[in-house]
Parts: sequence; C-alpha cells; structure tokens
Amino acid sequence: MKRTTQLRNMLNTPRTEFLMEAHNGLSAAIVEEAGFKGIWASGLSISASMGLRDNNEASWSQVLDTLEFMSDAASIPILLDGDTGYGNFNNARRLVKKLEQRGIAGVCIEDKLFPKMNSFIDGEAQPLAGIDEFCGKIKAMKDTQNDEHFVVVARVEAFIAGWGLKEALKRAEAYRKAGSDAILIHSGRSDSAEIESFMMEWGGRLPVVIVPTKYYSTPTTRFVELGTSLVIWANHNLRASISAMQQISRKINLDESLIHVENGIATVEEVFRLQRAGELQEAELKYLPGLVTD
Ligand code: SPV
Ligand code: MG
Repeated sequence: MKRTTQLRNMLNTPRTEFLMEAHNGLSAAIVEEAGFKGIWASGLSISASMGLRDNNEASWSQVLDTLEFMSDAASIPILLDGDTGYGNFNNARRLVKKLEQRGIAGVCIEDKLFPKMNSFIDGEAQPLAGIDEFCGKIKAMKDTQNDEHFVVVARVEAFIAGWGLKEALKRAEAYRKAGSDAILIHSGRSDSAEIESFMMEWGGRLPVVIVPTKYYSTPTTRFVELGTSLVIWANHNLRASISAMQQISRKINLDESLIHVENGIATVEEVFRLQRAGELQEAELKYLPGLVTD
C-alpha cells in the first residue's frame, strides 16, 4: 500500500494511532524498527540536530534533503512538520510538489507567520496568520497534490497564542472547509484541558491530531476516549539522543578512556546493521566481478 494511503488510513480509522519523531535517516530507521506505523519529521528536532533554532534557520530545501534520507531509510509513512509552509501559498504548494517527489506522505502546516518560532517559546506573544490567507494556502496545497491520498494537516495555534476555544473552533472549521484532511490542535498547557474542550465541541468533523509534549502526564487512554485520531510523540528521539551524547561525551572527556563506556553503548556491529551493511556485501557478490586474489 502506498505510504500516502497508509497515513490517510491512520487518520481515518476509528482507532487512535501514533507517530514517533525522527530527524534523520538513522532515527527514521530506528522508529520503523521499533514498530511504529509512521514518522513525525519534527521541525524542532530536524533544526536542533543541525545545531540550529526552530525559527526556519534551516532552508526549506535543507529540510527536504533531510527528508530524502529519512524516506530512503524507512518504508513507513512520514508526516512532515512543514511549519508555515516556508512562505506564502506559492511556497507551500511548491513544497507539496517536492514532498510528493520524495515519497513523503503528508505535511502539517501551522497558522503562524514565516519565520516561525517554536510554540513553547513565548507562545502568547506569537502572531497568528489571517484565516483567509491560511485557507488560501491550504487550498493551493490541496490543488497541487498529484496523489489523491497525500495528506495536508492544518495546525491550529489559537490556544498557544492565548486566543481561546472560540477562536480555535472558528479556525479549525475554516481550515476544514478549505480542504484540510485533519486538524492538529496544539496546546502548551501541562494538562489536557484545552484539548478536552476542543474535542467536546469539535464533534469529529475531521480527524484530530495532538502533540502531548507538555501534557505528557495525561494517560493515553484519555486521548483514546476523546476520539483523537493521531497522537504525535514529537521530540523524544532527539531528547533521548541529547541526554545520551551529553553523558558519553562528559564521561570520555573525564576518564580519557573508553574502558567504562564500551558496554553501555551500541556496538559498531549494530551501527553496521542499521546501515544495512550486509545488503551491500550480498550485492557485491552478485554484481562485482570476482576479485583475483592470487
Ligand atoms: C515539532 O516537533 O517541531 C513541533 C511540535 O512542531 S512542537 O515543538 O510542540 O511545536
Ligand atoms: Mg515544529
């Protein structure tokens, strides 16, 4: 089944499904191997892994290059966190064209202004896009996609910006009418009150996607009860790798030795396995003329 269809099915089944963050080819392969059905290509994680801020400092074509590695390294669908679409409707529709060429299953755009700022940094100070302008962007993206199953998710930042439930519902409804395939409702609260209020009023008009980074203590069963379609674990591979790299770098620097670290980290053979080194050896037997050794 095509990856676009797989992602669309994840949104449209009555079950709650899950996407796990990845930010490069290696993490994409690891997410797939762990058993996830799909990948969130997080803007925060991709930019951080480049040593950059989540403010569109990476160019959109650099993000595209990263996605190409991810798309090659994993066979499950990838939903790109496309920020604001990297410009106006014209940039956003060109993005869709390029994503489809690279086998990306869908993109999520948020109703903020380019260059964006991460939602958890001074969220309330962040201006929102005009509703009409954002709807035009969604329409342009939907009109551009070649594959009818390519997914466009509209992300509502009304709660993040402190504009409240009424505005969140108004925007979600406008984005639905503009043709989006799902609504991502975001919240920076440490409890799920905003999400719950939205879900009660929304009434399943379109599938809903959530990102419980800040309200992580809400049990997943609650998201299921609320009828959430997709839950995104948005940055946890990046954060896990930061902790692991900080620890190992400090320890090796302190010890000036590898004696106490070797057993606690992935073996070199594990790196080769994840790179699929075995496949190359088999291909060499098949395609390379035999080496003359004597
Ligand atoms: C991301 O993963 O980049 C997101 C989710 O957009 S958040 O960081 O919560 O805004
Ligand atoms: Mg993001």
